[in-house]
Amino acid sequence: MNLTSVLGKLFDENFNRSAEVIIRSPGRVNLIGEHTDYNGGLSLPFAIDRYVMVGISRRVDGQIRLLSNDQNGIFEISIEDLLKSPALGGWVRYPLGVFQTLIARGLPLGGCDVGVVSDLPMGAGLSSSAALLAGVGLALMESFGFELSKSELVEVIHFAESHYGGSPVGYLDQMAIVQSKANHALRIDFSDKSTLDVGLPFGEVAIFDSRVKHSISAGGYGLRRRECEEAAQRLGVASLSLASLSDAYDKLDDLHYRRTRHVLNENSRVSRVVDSLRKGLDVGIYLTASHASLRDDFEVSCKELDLIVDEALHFGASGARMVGGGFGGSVLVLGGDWEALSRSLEVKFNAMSLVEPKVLIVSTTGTLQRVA
Ligand code: GAF
Repeated sequence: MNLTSVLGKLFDENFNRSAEVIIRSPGRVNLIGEHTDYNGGLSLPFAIDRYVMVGISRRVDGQIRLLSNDQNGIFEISIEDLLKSPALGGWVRYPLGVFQTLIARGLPLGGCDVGVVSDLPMGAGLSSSAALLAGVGLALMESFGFELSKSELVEVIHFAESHYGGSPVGYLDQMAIVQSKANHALRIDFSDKSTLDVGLPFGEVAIFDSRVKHSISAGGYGLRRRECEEAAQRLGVASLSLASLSDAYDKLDDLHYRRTRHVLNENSRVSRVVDSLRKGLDVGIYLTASHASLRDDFEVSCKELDLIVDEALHFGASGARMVGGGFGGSVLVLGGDWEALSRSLEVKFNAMSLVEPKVLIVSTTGTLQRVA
């Protein structure tokens, strides 16, 4: 059954009606430029054909009812009670965070039934939470008839994720999901949030989900952000991307120097990848170099991700790297023999008593859009 049919069934069986508006919100893969967003640097993500689908139908009684095919039972709250609740727990804090953010900005929302289905794995570093937030944001716009520009929508869902979702994220995921065009990567300069569409020469990539669940609200991500802020402060720059490596070498301890080196080198790798794509050259070596830097300088990889990257190169990939925040999640593999790699990883992971990675072949055609 396709996602639209799954959503239709969910609505029928639980809300006894159909969805008035349906939004398809894509996951994202970051080609390169990791942990640079909150450092005023560069990234190059693209949206994929794995989605969170959000359906919505208005209600006249001021109640909000939420249901997801991944979670048990309907969650129900009135708009009135929502306004008195500063923080909610569980998955509903994301969609309700969008309601709270929009209401606080004076937008006219009312009660509604909201259903969510997805074929985007959660915790795999493919941005499932930002996809959910963007889907809910656009669904509310379409349903309640107000206009937000793309950059306003990005601001709303970024606020909802960091404030109500409790995740101290940068802007990478929100911008990638809201602003990417099909078959293009989005070069983002986070110093001023300017963007450029860069055509992609490949239609598909392989994503190997390590099945080590990563969570931004767990401490590692926040700690890296603090280390970068400390380094920038000691160097007297507003963001780490403005630092010079020789200055960092002279003034910082080893740990802060390595964090800085990752950010500066990663920014220049993004620029080289953009140049190479424009010239039709392979970009694999930059991806593999990015992984080494995330592993050794930024220290956000883990043994499962490292093993997948090493094996991918062994099976002919032109490049491979972890994607997203790290400490688990997925590896992006460009080229090579994905089937042989998958079989080999199964054997190797099982021999180490680890659950084998799951392979997803994704296309670069994702876009955020209304489908009904
Ligand atoms: C996560 C965050 F949500 C992004 O903002 C970004 O920092 C990324 O990790 C690392 O590049 O996806």
